[in-house]
Amino acid sequence: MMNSLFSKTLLSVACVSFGSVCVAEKSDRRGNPVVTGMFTADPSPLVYEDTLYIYTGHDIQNETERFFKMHDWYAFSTQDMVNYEKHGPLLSVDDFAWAKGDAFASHCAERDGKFYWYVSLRHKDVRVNEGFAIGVAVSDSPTGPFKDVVGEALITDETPNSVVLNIDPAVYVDDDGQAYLYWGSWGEARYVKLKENMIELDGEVQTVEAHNFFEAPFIHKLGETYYLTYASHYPSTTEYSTGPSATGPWTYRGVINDLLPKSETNHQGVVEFKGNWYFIYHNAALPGGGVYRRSLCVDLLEYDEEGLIKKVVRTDTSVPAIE
Ligand code: FUB
Repeated sequence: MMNSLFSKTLLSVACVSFGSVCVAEKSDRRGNPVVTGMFTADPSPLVYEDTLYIYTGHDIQNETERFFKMHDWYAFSTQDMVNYEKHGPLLSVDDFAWAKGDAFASHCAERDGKFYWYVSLRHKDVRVNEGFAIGVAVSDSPTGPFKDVVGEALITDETPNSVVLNIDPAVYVDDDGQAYLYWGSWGEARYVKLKENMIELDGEVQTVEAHNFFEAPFIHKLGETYYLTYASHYPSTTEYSTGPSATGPWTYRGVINDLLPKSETNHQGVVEFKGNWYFIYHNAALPGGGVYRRSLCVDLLEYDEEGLIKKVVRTDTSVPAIE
């Protein structure tokens, strides 16, 4: 594991080469994207103790090819929302013996001091539709080491009622202890209960009915209301629905993040950390950025008096430091 401090007040000009682009390892600017030394995509947040961890994929595609090139996943941690520490790569395709490539979106959840990192990637043997599958790696620490203790995928193209593109896992552990695994793309969302051990399915795969859903489901809760945010259409906006339970029924509430310049995807996570709510997403704003070369961003997420999410105001400055 490699650790390096991403202090955005530093003036370092060290460069790392990814394909044909050379981007600064550390930036002289504060703000979005919050990681500038590499391309980072599909962020998902996790708060543990006094730290916010943001787990990301890693875009390494060059500027001319037309598909995602992704082999591994990282985490970035912060206590103050300004200084981020890089961890990783913490997990890669090679850590899953049953997989052959395409390290797509992921989500790490904590339960009873263990960390369960759900990932989507291409299965090497099972292909009925697009061949994507969802697996889980487990660790005693939010920064690993993570291990595929199951040794096989939880969801594949052969899972009854799975979708054509089994990507974008997100896990929510409800107040009663029941954990749910959500996923989906190309307009089809699914969920299935997880057993208490977090590594086995508990029952049948259920269909999620959410208006304008395209991909990237993510659940959070405020008060008694459950919020299901997701990418809509393609190229994607971020839209959301609310419901009285983790399984809906879902009432459509509208757009919270508009289309992104240069990024066709819009993949979000929502988290409360030290009294503030944050919208975690990617854009393509780094020099050399693009559809397959995305970057982690953080902005504030706010609610109105009725608990509805206000449209996200994307900034170049990111969010204020937490003292
Ligand atoms: O990064 C690859 C795929 O692009 C993700 O799985 C989707 O959510 C979209 O962001």
